[in-house]
Amino acid sequence: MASNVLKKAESFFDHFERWRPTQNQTTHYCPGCGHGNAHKLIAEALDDLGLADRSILVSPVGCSVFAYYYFDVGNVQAAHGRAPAVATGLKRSHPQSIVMTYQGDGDLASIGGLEILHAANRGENMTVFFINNAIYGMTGGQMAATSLIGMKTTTSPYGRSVENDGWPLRVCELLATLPAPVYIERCHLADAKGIMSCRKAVKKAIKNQADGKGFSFVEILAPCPTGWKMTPLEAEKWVKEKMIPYYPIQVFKDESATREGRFPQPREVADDELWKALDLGLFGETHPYDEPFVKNFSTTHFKFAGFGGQGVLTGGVILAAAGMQENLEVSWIPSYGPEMRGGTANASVVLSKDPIGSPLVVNPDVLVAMNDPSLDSFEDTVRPGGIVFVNSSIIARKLRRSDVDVIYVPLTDIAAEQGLTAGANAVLLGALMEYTKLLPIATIKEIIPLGIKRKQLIDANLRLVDAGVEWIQNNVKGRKQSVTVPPSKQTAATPVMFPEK
Ligand SMILES: Cc1ncc(C[n+]2csc(CCOP(=O)(O)OP(=O)(O)O)c2C)c(N)n1
Ligand code: SF4
Repeated sequence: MASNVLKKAESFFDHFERWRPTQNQTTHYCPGCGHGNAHKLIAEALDDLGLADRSILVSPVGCSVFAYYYFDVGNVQAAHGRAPAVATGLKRSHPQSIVMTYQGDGDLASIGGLEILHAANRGENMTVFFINNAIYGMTGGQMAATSLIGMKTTTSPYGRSVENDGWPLRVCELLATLPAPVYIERCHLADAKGIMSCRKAVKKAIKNQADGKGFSFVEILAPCPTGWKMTPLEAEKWVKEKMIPYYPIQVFKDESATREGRFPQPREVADDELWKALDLGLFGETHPYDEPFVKNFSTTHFKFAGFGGQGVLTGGVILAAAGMQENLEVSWIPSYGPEMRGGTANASVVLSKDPIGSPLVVNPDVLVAMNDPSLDSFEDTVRPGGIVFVNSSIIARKLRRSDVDVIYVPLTDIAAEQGLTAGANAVLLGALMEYTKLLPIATIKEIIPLGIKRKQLIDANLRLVDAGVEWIQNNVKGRKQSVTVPPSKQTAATPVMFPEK
């Protein structure tokens, strides 16, 4: 005897513990909201195609930000409008995954308008679900790029006008002008027939990706009874009577049957090939792996800050490159002020034995302040017990804190004495490494010539590194040492300088 089993899709969690452990069978959506139905169609399509285990859903900012409460797939939540960029990264680094974005109209058509345009234009092999409810639902019903002419919202209380606000954006029509997308369809959730055609579209858009066909886009016209201040039934009627006439239900493009599937494999690139391609052949051979050195290295966060021209960014690059030379994981990320020249600049550098999760340095272990604004900006951010190098040639004041180790070193004067004022960063590197013993001076000196384009400056910079080393030796007594020095290179191992946090 045939029977129909009605049950929740396997691609949903059994219980929505992330939403409410005590009320874990319901969603957080309002009654009559289109998101619930759209979720169901996606989960059922994943079940039918058997793809949930390979799938990653990128949720947006908006009412559906919490899609990860419900879908038992890989979940990543992106900043407002940025889901296509996040999905691009995911798909390219995990081409075997099924990567979907799920975005409201505020997210996709308003704030993320360019993101989606470029992802579509690149023909990323991903699937995009665009939930168009003609309003910003989550934030209380402001006008979106898709709000209809005459539509009253909290930010268009007299109704949207073409003169003030332009025309509602028809995203399918726009994207269908691009050569790259394979499949673009608009459907609606206002009645059972509409839902059934959405079901087909959703499944096809996911299958296309599994078949390597490229960018598929399904726009789903969805009711938002709360934002529209209607009952669920009125909202369904409004979709049919107001939205569909402006947003016609149709397939705008479908080359699914004729496109060849493409399955690009990640390219294995040898290190030296990559250096060459990126013109980064600066660093030469890495040193033989020194297990105790790398294993004992405690992650160290640096902030190099100063004004443009003091070489703080380059100083950071050299340090990072030297770390790489010693087989550490490294990151370097610059931050510039808006000025063309003479503005502020800083570099965050992380050296670690482990892969680095974020290259941002918020609480440095070591701060290098080359000028007053840098010290003012970052003094309070240094981790208690950290180290601050102050360029005392330029900064007259002392630190306000007493819970950090501070070295006042006249970096610019030392460099000037050697005839190269712009080399304060080389003095710094010498002083910093001599004081912390984090990396061998020899490695720093090995990197410097590789990064200097004007060869006549190489010797002068190497002398400046030595001058920094000497300054520490002559002026700083009782300095600390770390265990992170390769035994072959420097003095014997001593206690860890920066205990793991
Ligand atoms: C960068 C940024 N700008 C604004 C917001 C505020 N914000 C949160 S949700 C939202 C609207 C989302 O609307 P939509 O994408 O249409 O999704 P819906 O809530 O209707 O499903 C806005 C503007 C934010 N979180 N981040
Ligand atoms: S505000 Fe609108 S989009 Fe958000 S959950 Fe409620 S009905 Fe759905």
